[in-house]
Amino acid sequence: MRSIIHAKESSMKPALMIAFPIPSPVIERAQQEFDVVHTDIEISTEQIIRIATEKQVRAIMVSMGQKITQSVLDQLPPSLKIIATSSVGYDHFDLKAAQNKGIQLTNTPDVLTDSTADFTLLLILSACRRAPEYTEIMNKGWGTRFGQDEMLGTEVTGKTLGILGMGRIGQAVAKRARGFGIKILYNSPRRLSPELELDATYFSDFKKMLPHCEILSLHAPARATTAQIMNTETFSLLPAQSIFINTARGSLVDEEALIQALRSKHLFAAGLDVFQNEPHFDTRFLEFPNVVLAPHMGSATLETRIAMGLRALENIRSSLSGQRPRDLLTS
Ligand code: 8YV
Repeated sequence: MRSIIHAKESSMKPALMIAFPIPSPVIERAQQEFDVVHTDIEISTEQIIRIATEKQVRAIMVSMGQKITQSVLDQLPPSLKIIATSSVGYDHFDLKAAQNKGIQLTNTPDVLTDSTADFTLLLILSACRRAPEYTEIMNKGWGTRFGQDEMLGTEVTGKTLGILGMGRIGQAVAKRARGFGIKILYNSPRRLSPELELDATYFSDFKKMLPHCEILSLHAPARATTAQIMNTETFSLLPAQSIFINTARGSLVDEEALIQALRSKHLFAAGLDVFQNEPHFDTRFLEFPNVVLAPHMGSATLETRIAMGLRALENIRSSLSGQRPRDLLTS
């Protein structure tokens, strides 16, 4: 039987657990300097605690599905110095609890900006141009030529795109969208400097931006302030026949309100990579042929996943050699 846990006999190197599957170049790099235990599946936090204790690990690499709560932190061994997530989002971390216990937490910004922005454009283009419906027609054998007035999408070129959260990923989406002659509006806690803002229009009030958004794309982190920021009221502020895109976090959206906005045809289409409940998403979304669905794959290219893993390793290396990790979230 194939074991899910891979570990070599312990050595003098510091013990590191990689608690989810990651491309092999990351494991190989890690093995050069750490005594690595890694798993073929994303293991539960109970398993993380058990293996971390058995191996007396100094560092753990996790992914965004592994929630590091106060209770998990309390059960981890005192040998542990750092938990590095291979993700930019860190809403699965209890920062305060880790801080109190003196455990360092890090994330992996920058390296997934381009792949996530590319994926956002994929969803925008697919939603506007009805890609899922065309795929379904071809899968069923096509057979009858469409009239020039049938199965029409909506033009991407020249649209107005509203971006919630103009951090690295929001800016990378804006950069790509400009290539389509798209006009950019944005709402963020802070206005960008003129060099970064370029021709984008800043709205300090999210709700005031919404009526101007022919496409709305979410790029804000999951925080108390962004929880269900898209709800019945905010969906209704979007213009009729607008397009809604989410590659950020499911918690930003009241999914009942989104389903209602789709059922009433207030939205022309949607592109969703993230859901309130992952991986067990609300299958009512499958009812809508105009919704492009993806299983949280915004950063899923080989190059990016390797870069994320190596960035997490870099943080672990710094921490264990007594330096300040580049992406330290705790102080
Ligand atoms: C996921 C992400 O980590 O970085 C993030 O915050 O959401 C993604 O990169 C990745 O898809 C693995 O689940």
